[in-house]
Amino acid sequence: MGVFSIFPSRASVAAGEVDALYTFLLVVGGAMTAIIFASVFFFAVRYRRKSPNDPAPKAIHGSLPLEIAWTVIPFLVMLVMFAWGTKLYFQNYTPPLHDTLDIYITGKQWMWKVQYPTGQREINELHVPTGSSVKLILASEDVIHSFFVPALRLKHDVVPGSYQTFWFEPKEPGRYHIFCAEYCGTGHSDMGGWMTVMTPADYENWLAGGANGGSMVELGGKLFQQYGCVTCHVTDHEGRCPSLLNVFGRPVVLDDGRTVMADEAYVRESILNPNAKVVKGYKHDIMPVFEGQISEEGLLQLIVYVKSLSPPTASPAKPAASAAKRSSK
Ligand code: HEC
Ligand SMILES: [Cu+2]
Repeated sequence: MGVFSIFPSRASVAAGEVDALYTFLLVVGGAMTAIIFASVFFFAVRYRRKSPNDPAPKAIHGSLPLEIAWTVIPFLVMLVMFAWGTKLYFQNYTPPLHDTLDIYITGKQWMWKVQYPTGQREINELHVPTGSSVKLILASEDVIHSFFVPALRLKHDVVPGSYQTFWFEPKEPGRYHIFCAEYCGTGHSDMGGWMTVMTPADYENWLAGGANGGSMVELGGKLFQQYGCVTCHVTDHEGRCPSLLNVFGRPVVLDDGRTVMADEAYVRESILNPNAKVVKGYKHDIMPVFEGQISEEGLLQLIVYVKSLSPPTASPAKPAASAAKRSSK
């Protein structure tokens, strides 16, 4: 700190790409402004009325090639901005399908609560290793917040009732500010924290340090018993309820003919409001509505549990122990 810098430090691979686009916008915007102002002054001086008896200047009629040129060239430059911006947007807000390190963040007045799949929990602190694809799944317990880390050049509104995700690849170890960027009540300005980027080795040490309540899969598994999900989804053998094995991350056919992706938002909705999307071949109104009964953090644990029942086939690196246990029963 202390050294003046035009851009905040860059914590991720994509941050540099965002800055490159930003520089492009500044340079193009600056050049356009300079050209327009220089022309205004040049013409004002060059064609000024030099003496009171100068005749009125002769009107000049337009030139078609000139007009086409100054319409089409800026248009093409704007298209570059559009295409470049769209590419970066989709790149940053579309997490890879596999091998992500998923971290669950719940915003509430006025703090960020962070849960790791391995069971660690923190408030206003986020720890991530370099070289991995970190996917954040953001939820809100009350009002709209916005998760903002300037060093990532990423910001996402966190809207109650749904999940928002983005991802990044941490690059530079260090500590970076987290903010809430959406006015959310009197404590809004205190709602922030720190993201710590660590080397993979330091991160392993940090992980070994402190999960006391069990991993998210274990906690989710407990809730799965506690709320009776298990009685329908595992022990019911009459075929009234779908098996949750290998549901996550795959397309689901619904009874109205639509096909949806079983992502976090889908599982969340299936729990809170099961009748919104009913799986093809199953009945409405069998699964109870859990709206208002499970906390946001509990929901996330349930989702991680459901996720663990769908081990990624592509990467044998991370075995989902509980899924293996269940399918062998
Ligand atoms: C009384 C039985 C019953 C209970 C209890 C129950 N469910 Fe369900 N669940 C169903 C039925 C039936 C469906 C299929 C119809 C539908 O989609 O609503 C379903 C669908 C689902 C789906 C969508 C599955 C798919 O294949 O896309 C998920 C996820 C789910 N339940 C999770 C849970 C969780 C988590 C709990 C506990 C909090 C739970 N369920 C409790 C009966 C139950
Ligand atoms: Cu907030």
